[in-house]
Amino acid sequence: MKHIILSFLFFTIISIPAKSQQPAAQKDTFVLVHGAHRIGKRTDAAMQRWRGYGLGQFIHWGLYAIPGGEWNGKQYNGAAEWLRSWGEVRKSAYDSLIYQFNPIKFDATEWAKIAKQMGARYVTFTTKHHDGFCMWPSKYSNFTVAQSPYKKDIVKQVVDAYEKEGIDVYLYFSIMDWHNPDWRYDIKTTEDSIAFDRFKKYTRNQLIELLTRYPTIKGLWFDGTWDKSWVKQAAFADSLETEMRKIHPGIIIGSRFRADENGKRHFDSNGRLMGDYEQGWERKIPNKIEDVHGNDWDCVMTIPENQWGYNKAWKGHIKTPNELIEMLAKCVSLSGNFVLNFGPKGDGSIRKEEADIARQIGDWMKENSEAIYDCGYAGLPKQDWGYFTKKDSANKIYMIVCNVPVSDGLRVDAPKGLTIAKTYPLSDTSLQPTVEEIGNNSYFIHLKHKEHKKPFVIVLETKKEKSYNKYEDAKT
Ligand code: H76
Repeated sequence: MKHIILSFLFFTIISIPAKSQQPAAQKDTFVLVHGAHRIGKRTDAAMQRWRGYGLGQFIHWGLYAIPGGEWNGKQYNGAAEWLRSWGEVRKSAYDSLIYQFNPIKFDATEWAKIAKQMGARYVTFTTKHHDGFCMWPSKYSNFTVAQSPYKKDIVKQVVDAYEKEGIDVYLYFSIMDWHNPDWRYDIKTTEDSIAFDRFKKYTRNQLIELLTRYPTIKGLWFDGTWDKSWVKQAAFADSLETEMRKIHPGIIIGSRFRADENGKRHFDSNGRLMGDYEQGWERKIPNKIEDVHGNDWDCVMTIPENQWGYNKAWKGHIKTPNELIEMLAKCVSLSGNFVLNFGPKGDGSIRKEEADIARQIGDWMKENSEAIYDCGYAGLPKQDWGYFTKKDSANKIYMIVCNVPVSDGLRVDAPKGLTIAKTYPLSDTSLQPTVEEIGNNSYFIHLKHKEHKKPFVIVLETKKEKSYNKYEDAKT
């Protein structure tokens, strides 16, 4: 009997699933020193602002933009910004690209204007990607813009120009650094450990340098944190994060920066989100509200399949403005932000294909951003025609329609107690929507005009009303 009880207990304990997320009310299984330090969402003004952005821009720019995915006339199969890791590329030859870095067409103001017109409310800019090249004149490295023919501080120009346009700036920083000889993928020997200690100091110095040089930035976007060497640094990374937050109160840091003492990333061993928002939605979007477990999140997306830095070839499926607008709508409908990546050329100009896409998204945003900015999950069941969004306090629900059904009639199932008072299109007045009630709190929105070239928004003005069942449920 004793044996049965013991084995029962044993199995109960070990079968507690290491859930990837959990509601705040659930009890913790593990006592952690370097796990999440907050339960639930941040509620301060800085985070509230982040939550309302809706649309952001990502920029990947560095030495890799010069070869643009091509080396000695051959096309690299991977992402252009990973070129240095390709077997065909001699590392020293790649690093010599620094002597070619002189982007004569770089104009941060022009970039910022493109982002502004697109409707982006924040930008994340690569200060240092995996290749280790610093876009600011770091004191702690001799592989920076300062040693290039260009000489000037790029990060400062980006920060100033974007802020002038009213766009919040976040700095991307790769922990993994292929150029620094002290970088390790894992720590196996004493020598590794000594080298990596130097690497940790270098990393801390650079981060404090960035926060000191650019005190107006709103956050840091970390990358290259997945290797064992860094995953083992729970205590160091935790204290560094605390230090950064002290230097810069209100700073926003996602879940990619550090692991807990058991090596768990993004979510600690108790399933709690580490950092201010979930930073795992890269080139993928959650499908339903349950997938985000009540956490803040954003999605970073490339226009081609997986190219962040400039790639001359621009091959494979290139997402269209309509696809991207639909992704934006989907993210916002699930209370996330959508961040679209741009990879400027080696000369500093933004390629025409990207500029055109930005302009078309911007044209759409100009008419429809009311359904994006400061909007989130509306609480209505998803329908196949598109996405509902809603602002917190308003009595309006937005329908972002991306797929018009052949049967006509855009279905809306409102929650009990909520009825539609009025409906109108946000921009295209030719739609002239009419409402047909088809059941208890269920409607079809019919449209006059049916030829659509891009997504459109129908506004539902709602009112609270006592519901009573006019329609009888089936008895089964
Ligand atoms: C893998 C990887 C990196 N993470 C993306 C955000 C890009 O920076 C890509 O190079």
